Amino acid sequence: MATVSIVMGSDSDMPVMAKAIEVLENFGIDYEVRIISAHREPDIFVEYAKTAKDRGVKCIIAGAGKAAHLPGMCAAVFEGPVIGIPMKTSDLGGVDSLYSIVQMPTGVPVATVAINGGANAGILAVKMLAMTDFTLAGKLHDFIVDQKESVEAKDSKLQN
Ligand code: RP5
Repeated sequence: MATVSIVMGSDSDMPVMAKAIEVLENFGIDYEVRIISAHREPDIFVEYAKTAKDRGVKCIIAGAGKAAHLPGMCAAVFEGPVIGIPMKTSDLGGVDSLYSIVQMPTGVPVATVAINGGANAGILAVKMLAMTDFTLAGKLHDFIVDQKESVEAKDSKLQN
């Protein structure tokens, strides 16, 4: 069983997706990782997204680049929340991916993070899951406090 599904359109997306995976690892969240292309293997994709709920998946983090339809198609098939990560691209810089993912029709939202925003995708998944998981909510609180203290420490170093 996996609580979060991490899915990407190509192995070239892995360096960015690894940032989301790192966050889930740090918070002790179970996940599965797949490379599935909605364009190159549509049948496998549909089967994967259709069966995600039965595998215990509560949230999908989907990353793709260029004509980045994978996150939107996840949202079309899977009934739970989908977080989309637009990949930076060589020709159009990633705005192609961003627009492909963020401009979803009403009724089929994808929570889209920044271009190459792997870490924020992981943190957003943690925030979603923490709403119904008391232990995770405690870890999330500690993470937020640590983050604040890290900025404060840098500032106070500057002041001395
Ligand atoms: C998308 O096309 C993938 O998500 C990737 O970001 C992009 C390029 O894929 P490759 O040609 O590197 O496999 O489907």
